[in-house]
Amino acid sequence: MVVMGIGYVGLPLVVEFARAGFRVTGYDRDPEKVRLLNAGQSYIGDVEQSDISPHVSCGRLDASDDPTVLAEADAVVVCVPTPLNKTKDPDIRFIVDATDTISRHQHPGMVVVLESTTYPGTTNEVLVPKLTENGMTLGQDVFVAFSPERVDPGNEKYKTHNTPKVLGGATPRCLEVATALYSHIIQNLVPVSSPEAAEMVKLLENTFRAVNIGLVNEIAMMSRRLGIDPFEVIRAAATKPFGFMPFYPGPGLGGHCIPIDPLYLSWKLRSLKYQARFIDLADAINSSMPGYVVERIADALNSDGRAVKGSELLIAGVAYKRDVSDVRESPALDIISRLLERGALISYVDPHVPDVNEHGIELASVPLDVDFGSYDAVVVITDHSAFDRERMLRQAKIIVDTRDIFRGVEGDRSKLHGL
Ligand code: SAJ
Repeated sequence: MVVMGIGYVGLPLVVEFARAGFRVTGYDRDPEKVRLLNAGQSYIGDVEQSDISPHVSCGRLDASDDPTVLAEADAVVVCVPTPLNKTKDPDIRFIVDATDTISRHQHPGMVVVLESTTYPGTTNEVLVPKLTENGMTLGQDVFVAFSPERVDPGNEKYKTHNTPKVLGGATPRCLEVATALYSHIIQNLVPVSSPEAAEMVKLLENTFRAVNIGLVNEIAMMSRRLGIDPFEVIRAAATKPFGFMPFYPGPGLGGHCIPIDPLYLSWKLRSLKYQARFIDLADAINSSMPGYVVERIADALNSDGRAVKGSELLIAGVAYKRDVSDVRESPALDIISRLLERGALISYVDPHVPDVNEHGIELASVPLDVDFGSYDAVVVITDHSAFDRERMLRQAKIIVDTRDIFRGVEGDRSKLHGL
């Protein structure tokens, strides 16, 4: 079998199928990933080298950028990126390219499963036509399904094999074949009635998060006006043992899932003349958080008789969430850009991100043992576990904390400014 796209979703799948005894090829256009995988090395935090090298050395697992490997495949799983383009519309070119590549090397009996997060209809409107235009009959010569990925980077408890997996087949026979494939590696399969339903399940999961994060970000803006600490209120509400699920305000929505997936859904509904109001509103609120944080920083400096212009600021954390090294869509980048535009002098400290070279920002992290008192203010954007909260609170002159990391920390809390 072939897994197309061996990133944070594809590589764990490759390992699971190899572990189940499949002959697996990881197909990717990135020669570096191909080289590392063929060398038995892992480049994904959640995948150990020992998960890979034994399968490579016994010849069961390899990687390639040669699409002719598809001609030998009985099963193909597509795990390619689905970003947004510059106008925040879905960009499914990687899915289209992968499907065209498969169709060029297609043979009777192949099962093709799309895992990339996409709008409802993609599997039936893009994959099925391309995989049947050469005379193959759906459900007989070719089997097509959608199964959303649920990889949670860094999650120690839920890995690919023990996370329930939703499956929707283009026909009942397609579902049967896709179920037979995944039953070798997934403990709990959840069949649904169609690929559209499976595509929608994934979008609901992540839209649920984006909308609830938007809600608590607005609760933070309301609490500011009421003189209430939103984190205290949410933590207290979270003691309700039923009917409540805590989300916490922050500097904005980062990562390559939550800010993006809901917009795939709202885009599709716009094409059906329906406005997905919750999604649009949550996106508006979440996108406004970086600007809101910059205003909080200006207020904090102002309380010390300082302007943003000329102030030396230390940004604590640029990754999009705690204890990860990924800066994709990180609100820190937007916040830093805005502060630079207003004339601030910016440094950052992030033990997981040695340097940032994007968004017009060229910066390297200062060491973790930096003297926090040598800046006019410290701004906490990411609540990395490695930050020494007690020393930061002791040394810093002013702290703007967007993550409530000083909860329970002793010290002079008068220098703290929240959301
Ligand atoms: N965030 C908040 N407040 C919250 C939770 C998150 O501001 O209460 C922010 C984070 O700081 C981050 C962004 O939202 O910038 C996204 O955070 P996330 O916790 O949703 O993490 P992700 O983006 O890694 O989401 C992934 C998703 N996994 C998959 O798509 C398979 C998501 O479905 C998972 O629920 C999430 O991990 C998780 O639970 O860790």
